[in-house]
Amino acid sequence: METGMRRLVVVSNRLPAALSREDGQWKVNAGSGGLVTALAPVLRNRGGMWIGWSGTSEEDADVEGLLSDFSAEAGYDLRTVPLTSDEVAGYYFGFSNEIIWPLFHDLQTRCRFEPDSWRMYLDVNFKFAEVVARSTTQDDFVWIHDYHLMHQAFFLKSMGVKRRTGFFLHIPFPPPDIFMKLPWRWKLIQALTEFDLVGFQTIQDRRNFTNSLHRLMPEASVKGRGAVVTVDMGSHQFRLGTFPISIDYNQFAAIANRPEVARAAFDIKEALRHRKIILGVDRLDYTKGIPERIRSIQTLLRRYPDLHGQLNFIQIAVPSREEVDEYKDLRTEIEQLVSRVNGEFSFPGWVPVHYHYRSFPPEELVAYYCAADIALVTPLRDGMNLVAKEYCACNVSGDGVLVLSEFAGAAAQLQKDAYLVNPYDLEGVAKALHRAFHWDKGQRQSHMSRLRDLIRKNNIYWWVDSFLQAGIDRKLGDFPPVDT
Ligand code: GDG
Repeated sequence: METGMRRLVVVSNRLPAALSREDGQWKVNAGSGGLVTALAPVLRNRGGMWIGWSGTSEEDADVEGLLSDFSAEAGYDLRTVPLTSDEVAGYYFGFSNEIIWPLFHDLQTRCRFEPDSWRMYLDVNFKFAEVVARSTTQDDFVWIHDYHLMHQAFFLKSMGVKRRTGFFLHIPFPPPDIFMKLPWRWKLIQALTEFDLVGFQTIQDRRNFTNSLHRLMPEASVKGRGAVVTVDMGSHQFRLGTFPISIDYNQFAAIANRPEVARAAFDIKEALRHRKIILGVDRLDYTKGIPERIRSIQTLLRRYPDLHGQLNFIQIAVPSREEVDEYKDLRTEIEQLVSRVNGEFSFPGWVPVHYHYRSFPPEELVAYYCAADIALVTPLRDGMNLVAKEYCACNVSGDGVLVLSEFAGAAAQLQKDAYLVNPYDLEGVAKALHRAFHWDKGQRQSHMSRLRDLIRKNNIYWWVDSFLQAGIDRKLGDFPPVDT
């Protein structure tokens, strides 16, 4: 290995390949998100590694065997962290999803501060750190992802294992008044200070973090300005950065340009008699503001009867955390709202709200993006929101409108050309939609073309580059293929 070149080791809760059983047979399904798309070539070229949980606790699965075939094909190593169902219950469903997820999205009343979940989170983080320690060397750069694994650097150091570590938080970091509610606030923030680099989606998240840090660890002093700053803790230093995540713009745009996808988009429009299409796409999660969005469509139709029969609202809701009661209740609430609105306004030949509770293949999702005149992206709080960026990348007609929640991380980047709304303000969202309907084509095109330019430049590769640059002074292009 060249001097200064480090192998990249990615650590996340789930591996980029998930094991599942279909008709009694174990199968490996490759992950396809933006993170996998961006990092897989780097890992392949550098001979890197991905560490995570395989997605199953069942003992009869030949996890290592199944993953070794996947790994040979993918061109990088996979290491699995085996987790029992009790560990998954405490660390993943308990601590990660019932404490950190709602708290960091400012929804503190949904938190269940269960001490056993905290203990299990620590145990599982220790287990992950043991695998990281065993599988890596001092020359590696270990890039840890998300709120499930905030104690990695802390445990590596406590084992006396020296590694260069970077951590990226995909979700928001809450303001101090909310963070301070966490019973384990000091231990958690202290653990974050043990990474060499901590990355956030927005400046606001980073500011929230430093404000909490100052309250809890007054010895911390922040030095420097710009996208990456240094924090001096007295005993050691670490860096903080802002790195807004993005998408593989060219890949989305290329799919949108395929003739069969354009045809599918046309078919959707034709089936809806070329009425204006407003589109929502989300994992079914209470942070995404789906009930509020349906209510704002109801408000729109109540306030502007001239729009009856003129539009369709399509909501795609991808099943998520289906075993959790809260998510089951949310699904029921959404389904009741959809039928209430349809019951109030439908007439022969027109049903205003189309609701799909399932995941679509990527090409079909892109066809919906292409068909939509307006994307209505209104989370109550979101780290970034990739749907907002994907919609713009796929809007090859160039005259769509992005209506975006001011509480999505994406708003910080896209505020000049998206139509920003407060998702709690049903009348405000209805008014924004009504106005967006009356924007002329030139106005729509100039906003959309600036949005597309910005996302094309600040794409997922730019994001990986900026993180690696801050973490190890290297860029993606600095990772030549192994066999050249
Ligand atoms: C977390 C943070 C942050 C949706 N429906 C279908 C489908 N999707 C894909 C979209 C998009 C992804 O799911 C959702 O990404 P988001 O960014 O909106 O949200 P989270 O899942 O909550 O992600 C978030 C993100 O991490 C990255 O840092 O932006 O703030 O919460 O890519 O395309 N994909 C397919 N069919 C569907 O029906 N194939």
